[in-house]
Amino acid sequence: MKRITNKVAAVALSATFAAVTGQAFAEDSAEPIVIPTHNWSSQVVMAYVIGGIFESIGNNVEYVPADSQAVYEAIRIGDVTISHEVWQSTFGASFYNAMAKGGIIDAGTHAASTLEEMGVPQYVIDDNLCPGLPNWEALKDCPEVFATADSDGKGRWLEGPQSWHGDLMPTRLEALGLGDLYTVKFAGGADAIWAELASAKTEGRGIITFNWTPNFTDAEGFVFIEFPPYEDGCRVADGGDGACGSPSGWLKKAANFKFPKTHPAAYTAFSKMSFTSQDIGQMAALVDIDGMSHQDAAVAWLAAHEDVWKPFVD
Ligand code: TMO
Repeated sequence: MKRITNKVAAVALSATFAAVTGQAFAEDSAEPIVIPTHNWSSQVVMAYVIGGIFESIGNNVEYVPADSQAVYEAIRIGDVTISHEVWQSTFGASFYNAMAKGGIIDAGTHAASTLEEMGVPQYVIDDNLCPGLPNWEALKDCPEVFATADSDGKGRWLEGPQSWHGDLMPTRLEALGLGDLYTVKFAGGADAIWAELASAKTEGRGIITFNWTPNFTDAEGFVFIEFPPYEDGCRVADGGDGACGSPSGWLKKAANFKFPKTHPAAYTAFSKMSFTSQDIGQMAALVDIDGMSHQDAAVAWLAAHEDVWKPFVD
């Protein structure tokens, strides 16, 4: 009912505007804009934030859970309309592979810059649990600090779910000559990483996990390990030996190539959308610190930050 009301209001408004300006604007299709949800909090909250923005201008939206790598092919062929968090390090290759096949477009870049990397909580540095960190070479001298019951006497790197970037970290460990000292364990989900960080903190023990910024952990302090710098081609998938860290990267938006034509008003708004590190950290924190549902977090974020998003639809 709310949707219909919005749609009627939007039609009336654009008719009035056309009458005043003498210009005709193309109507957005009533077909739903299909927004994917993945398995980390800011992405899911932002899906509902963007869906709410689209609904505010009369669009229909639909949410589909999607694999975060396969989604670029799904957008290319039109099953999914947009991706709103294209992280350079993890998804840049899949995004540009899909683009080269034809059917997916670059819909602009968020203000936030990103890093997706292994790291340690601030207290690991402050308490000098592994002297020399965050320089990666310090890891050679303290694998035992990061050992766990299931790590075979080696230090443990707690990776995210394998769906994010496959064997990137196991390959890197070997390439850096750390394979005899450390082993990679994949977390079942992001929540498992946050639970491990919380218990390590309570116990005051060392922990190395995959993490990223912007994220809710920025507020408390998380220190990324400084690996040999990323260069184009350094990864095994790109022909290199894999002995490099992740890029300090961009956060882009992507869309199916028909979206500007089927939903011109929504596409115009989407192209203007730009979230900062602070915005994205807040979206994640509402779920991962405050314990809200993703939908409730989006409603709360939209209500508190009209100053951020209203300009996207004006
Ligand atoms: C794609 N991610 C933000 C989880 O690294």
